[in-house]
Amino acid sequence: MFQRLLCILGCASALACTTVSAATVHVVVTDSAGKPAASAVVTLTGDAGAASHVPLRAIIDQRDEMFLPLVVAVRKGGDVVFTNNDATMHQVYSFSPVKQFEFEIDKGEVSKPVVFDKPGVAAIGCNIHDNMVAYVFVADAPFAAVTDDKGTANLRDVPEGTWRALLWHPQARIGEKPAVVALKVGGDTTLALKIALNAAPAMRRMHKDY
Ligand SMILES: [Cu+2]
Repeated sequence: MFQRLLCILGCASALACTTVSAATVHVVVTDSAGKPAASAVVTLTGDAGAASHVPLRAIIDQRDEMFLPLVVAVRKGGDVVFTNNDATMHQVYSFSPVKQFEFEIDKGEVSKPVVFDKPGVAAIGCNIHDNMVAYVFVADAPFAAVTDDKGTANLRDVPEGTWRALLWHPQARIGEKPAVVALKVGGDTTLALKIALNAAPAMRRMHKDY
């Protein structure tokens, strides 16, 4: 069992553009070595109720005995569709409290949408291929995005005001509460976040207690 370390150091800098009432928050996440941190989820939560901008649906493909992408974000009540572009069958499952399910998907098939109606993170595995892992981040927050290979993500149409940014990553310590960074949005804004990641690969067996 690997111990996981989580250390989030955040800093936000706002570039003023005072004539707009909604803005884009450009998120840049790096690890403790300064390298881009892909597959991180950044959410923004505010005091006032804002409509969700998180996607209603995400697609997780299966290719070369991997789930792709590693992390998707959907809004609470949204769903995930699984596709199988492998030459073999997979048995997709989740034991996570957020959503529990299990089904077979043959090569070339597309699953029915799997609805996620509780916020949190579901770890997805395959009963046939133990190394296959993916994570569905189910967001209650109105804004959520997953960082790309450059560690970047854009949160668009964010109303001006004060927000709380949270960062999650599959290689962060299990059960640890994420750091919260206050973010003032007064125009297009860059949010730079740092996260210390465990060097170990994100194996699904470590995540059964999600
Ligand atoms: Cu499989």
